[in-house]
Amino acid sequence: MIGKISAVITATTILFLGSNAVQGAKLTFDDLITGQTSYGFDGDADSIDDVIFSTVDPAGFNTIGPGPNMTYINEPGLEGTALLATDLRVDFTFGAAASLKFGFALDSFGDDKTAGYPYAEFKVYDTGDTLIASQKVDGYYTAIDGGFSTYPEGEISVTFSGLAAYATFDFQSDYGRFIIDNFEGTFGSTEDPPIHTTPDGGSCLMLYGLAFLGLGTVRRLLRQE
Ligand SMILES: [Ca+2]
Ligand SMILES: [Ca+2]
Ligand SMILES: [Ca+2]
Repeated sequence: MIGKISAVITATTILFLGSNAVQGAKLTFDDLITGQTSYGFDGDADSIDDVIFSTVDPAGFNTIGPGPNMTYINEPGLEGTALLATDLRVDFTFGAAASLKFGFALDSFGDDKTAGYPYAEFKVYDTGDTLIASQKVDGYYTAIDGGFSTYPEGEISVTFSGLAAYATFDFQSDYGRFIIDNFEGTFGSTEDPPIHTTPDGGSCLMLYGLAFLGLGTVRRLLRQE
């Protein structure tokens, strides 16, 4: 009997989770405007930005820099100063789940690690300001058609459990500039229903419907015993 009830509950759970279509998003910064100090991404077009990049540099962001001969950057990207301890911050209005990935390039004449740079460091925090992921990656000239990339570059890729609330970026380079592109993650707006909130009215009705369905099946199974 317990086995039958357990099977029903499992089937109900699978049905409900199956409605949670999790999708990722990739930010390509095509619509970033030069001079802005923040850039918002609204994946579900509900007029609430789900991912917000910001800098304390009053000069704001640029959109180009390294040119076309790069592996991880497809201009336009998000370009800014590397002279701060925290050069860039990203906030996830509804959280970010599972993983984050992006390409970076650094305005340096070399990738000689005896100088200790160029590099990118990325730190991910939850709502309690607890560090849940971090990665530091050195920039190198990458192989491209006909030679090497114009500037040192690399890719940051982190995984984590729980929900990320925000992340910080620190870059170091000879000439004090960085650019990032192709920022990938699973953000609140891209799931249906959102992963960060309780189900909306429609989802609740569906959940309750499934629960009643499950109870009815259990009752039928009990009667059959
Ligand atoms: Ca781009
Ligand atoms: Ca939104
Ligand atoms: Ca820096």
